[in-house]
Amino acid sequence: MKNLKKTRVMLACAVLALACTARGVETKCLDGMWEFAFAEGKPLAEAKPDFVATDRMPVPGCYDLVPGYYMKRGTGLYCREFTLARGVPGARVRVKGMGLRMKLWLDGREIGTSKLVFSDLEFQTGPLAAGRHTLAAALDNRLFNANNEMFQPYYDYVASGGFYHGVELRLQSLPVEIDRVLVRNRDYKTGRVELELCVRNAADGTSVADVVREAQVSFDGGAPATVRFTNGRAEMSVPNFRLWSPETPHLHSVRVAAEGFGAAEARFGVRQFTCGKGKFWLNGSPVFLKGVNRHDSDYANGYATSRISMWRDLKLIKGLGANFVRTSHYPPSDEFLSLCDEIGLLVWQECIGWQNNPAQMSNPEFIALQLEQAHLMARSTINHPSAVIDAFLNEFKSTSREGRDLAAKMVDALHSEDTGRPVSYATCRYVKELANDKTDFIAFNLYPSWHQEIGTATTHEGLSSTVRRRFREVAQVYRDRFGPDKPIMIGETGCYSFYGQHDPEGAQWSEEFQAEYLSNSVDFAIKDKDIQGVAVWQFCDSRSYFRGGSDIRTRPLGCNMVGLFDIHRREKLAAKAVRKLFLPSAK
Ligand code: ADA
Repeated sequence: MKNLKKTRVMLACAVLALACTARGVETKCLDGMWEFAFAEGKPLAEAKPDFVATDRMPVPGCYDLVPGYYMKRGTGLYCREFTLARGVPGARVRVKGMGLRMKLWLDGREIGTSKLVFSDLEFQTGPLAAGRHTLAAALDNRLFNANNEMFQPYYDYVASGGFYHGVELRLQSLPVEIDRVLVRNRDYKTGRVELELCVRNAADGTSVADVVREAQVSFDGGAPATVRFTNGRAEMSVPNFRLWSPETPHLHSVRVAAEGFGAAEARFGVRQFTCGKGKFWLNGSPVFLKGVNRHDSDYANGYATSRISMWRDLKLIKGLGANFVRTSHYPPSDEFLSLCDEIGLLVWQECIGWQNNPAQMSNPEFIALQLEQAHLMARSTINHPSAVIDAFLNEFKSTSREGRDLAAKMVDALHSEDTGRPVSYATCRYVKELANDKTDFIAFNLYPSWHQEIGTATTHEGLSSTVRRRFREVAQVYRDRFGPDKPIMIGETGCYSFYGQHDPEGAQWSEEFQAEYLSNSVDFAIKDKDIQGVAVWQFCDSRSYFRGGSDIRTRPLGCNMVGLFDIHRREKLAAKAVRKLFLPSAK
């Protein structure tokens, strides 16, 4: 009897040990030098996987910033081989952001196509045998007016072709396996979280929710506990939890292992970000959002920003005394959010857009693409405590019925992912606004005495009074319209300047004028009774449309020159002016 009991204990330990050491989905990085050819002017539809390579191209990277292809439009053709030591029942090719539209082939078989520029995408491969395989891709960067395209030629940011943040293979070793674990905050006071297991069939990648009934769960490398799951979900408190905030960006990790279904790990933070009583609340305390808009691009590499260039930018943003960054105007990369989790910045992330019109917003394919990007963005970023706001379609025509209808769908789609994040969009329509009924807060972009009220900046007093009067008027429009509960913030404000260009009396485009301008608008935002946040336009000068777009006269050298830092991240006077107001926080 005693031996039987001993055997049972040993068996249970073996199962436990086995489960605990179960490995997760293996990832294989496919970055590096790929075979390459460029089909100038050619559309994606004409691309073939068996193209003749004429060059090599790094992945990640934007091919239209490379000599020989600089600012050329057409389709970039990529190809590389990889070898698997063992066969797998299934895998996915993960593309961490691409532009502008893509097709993928594995061993000559098409496995996917997408127009979801900037999104983190995955494509099923089905079973893969051990040995050599070939992955080919076509990336089309052509610009043309079409209502079913996510990237429009007039967007005030550069259109670029390439793989922005790399490609990897996610290899499944079990027929049904835990792919990821999502951690949703349920109560920041008790550190209560809900774990959701994303379990997939290897063969076709479909999700299977309710197969894992019991698993070993361990937090922060501690001893595993046996937890029962229902429909792939279970709630529990994080032992010894510490809250995440910009000041104290504490992170936790969780590992879930289940016998026969593998394992998965996640890093997350315990925090709660909400709206109400006219304010933003972080972990139960009011928080004033002070920050910048940031394009995820740099002059040399475009959207293929490296970890070091992102970290440098985040250090500069924190150095302004900011606690907030808006990822204007498209979804951020997973890597960027991981860095924001670590450095401690609150992030507003958004689906792609820029002044979209009713023709686009009533186009069924455009609507479907926007909704798909919304679900992907919200769901794939649940574990990032820094991501606190979900948004969409910067400055779309929200005075239109089409805009109102699409906005309602986007708000519902983003809420349906149960991220706990407030949802809204940045508007520039004020009185005639139609689409803010369902949003959780108001964010308006306003550039008094610059985009509007031309001629009111001739004197320092004129500029100051116009800026403060206009902000107050617009804030009042929304307060009167939506009552006391919805917080109101400034989604963008700023004006243009050339780095290194000075004028004793602050001529327009001088660093002095920009600094004076932002001293007024940011000071107003911090002191105003209604305003709960301000995101300066923008962190640094950035590439915009090239010889085209809506107004090349205001985009010298193809750049949007409204940064607090120039394109090389050299500080302008405006950065000093903003830092004086952001540090120490007045609110
Ligand atoms: C808009 C827009 C920004 C940028 C800015 C500008 O408000 O949202 O993307 O174009 O104006 O620089 O004028």
